Amino acid sequence: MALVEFQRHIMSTPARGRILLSVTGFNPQRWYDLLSKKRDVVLEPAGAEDPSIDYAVVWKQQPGILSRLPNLKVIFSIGAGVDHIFTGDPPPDVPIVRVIADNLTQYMCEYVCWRVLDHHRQGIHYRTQQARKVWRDAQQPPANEVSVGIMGLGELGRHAARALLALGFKVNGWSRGVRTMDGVSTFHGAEGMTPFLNATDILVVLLPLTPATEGIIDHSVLSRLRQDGPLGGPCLINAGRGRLQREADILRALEDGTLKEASLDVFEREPLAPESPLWPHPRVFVTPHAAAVSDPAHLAAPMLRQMEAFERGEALENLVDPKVGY
Ligand code: NDP
Ligand code: OXD
Repeated sequence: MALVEFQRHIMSTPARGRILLSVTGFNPQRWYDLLSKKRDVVLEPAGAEDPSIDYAVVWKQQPGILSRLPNLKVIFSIGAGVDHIFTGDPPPDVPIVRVIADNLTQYMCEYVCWRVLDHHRQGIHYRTQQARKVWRDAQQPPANEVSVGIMGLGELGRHAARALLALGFKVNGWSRGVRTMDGVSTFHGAEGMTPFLNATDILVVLLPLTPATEGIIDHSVLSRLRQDGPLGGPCLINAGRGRLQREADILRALEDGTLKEASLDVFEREPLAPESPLWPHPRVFVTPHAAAVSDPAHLAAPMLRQMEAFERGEALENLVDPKVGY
């Protein structure tokens, strides 16, 4: 290419969109290192109001920071959930991309199977016996007599449902709209909720946090779970979001016999306060929002590819519907 032509080419090539990185609670350096292999990355708060920033890669970003970026084109959540983007001021009207990734789905599937099997095989009961050196086997129902109900039959819920079916459990699913799935009894909407709960022994919550789902796991929901099932009482597993649950109601349900046991990965306030009665509760299993942690080694490259594709005019994948908030 002749020099003049080359200069013309350089001048007509648009600057590659820069990225604002704002990932509270994660290690920004790992994300920075991987994203900056292909793009200019600016760490908040330095990038606020920078007109050369096209993309924001975020987790619990600083309030208001997205609205101050004058040329923001796409927001990427580093998690599957996007409630953090809708918290506080509404985000700017640009596409929001969330994570759907094999390794995240696999982690969640492992977590759900682990917790379901632990409740099913009476892990909490046996750990209590072990502490007292008690050698006594408990009655063990077969998996095909136990119904696991998954609230949220999306990417993560469907995958977990398939794994639970393979383990031999009966599986029910509940979603907003109609969903069908081989081998799974599906229910949807407000009218499907009570029949879904009535047929469930182990409730797995994999819902997004939206205005419609906030506080949904309350005493009334827990009291509609199957009370005379083969496990001697229903169990709750929440790996969706903490603000889906009313923790005071869970504790009440554990005390009044409505709920047998709970596995909680997420909490109304995180980290869980040291004084929370959930920590020492003998029938509660606590993990620190660790069911499926976003790994930049798996997620940064697909994000960069989406940016390239977007600049070629191709459609973005894994888009969030801002009207429903997930
Ligand atoms: P999806 O968006 O793929 O699926 C969401 C499911 O919830 C859909 O089936 C949807 O129904 C259903 N849903 C949404 N709103 C309602 C409602 N009002 N009533 C009934 N059903 C509803 O999400 P994912 O499966 O990818 O992820 C689910 C959530 O898991 C994330 O939003 C996040 O909060 C959480 N998560 C937690 C992690 C952890 O480490 N603890 C890790 C990753 C994710 P429909 O099918 O009709 O749209
Ligand atoms: C997510 C999470 O939403 O880790 O991906 O909670």
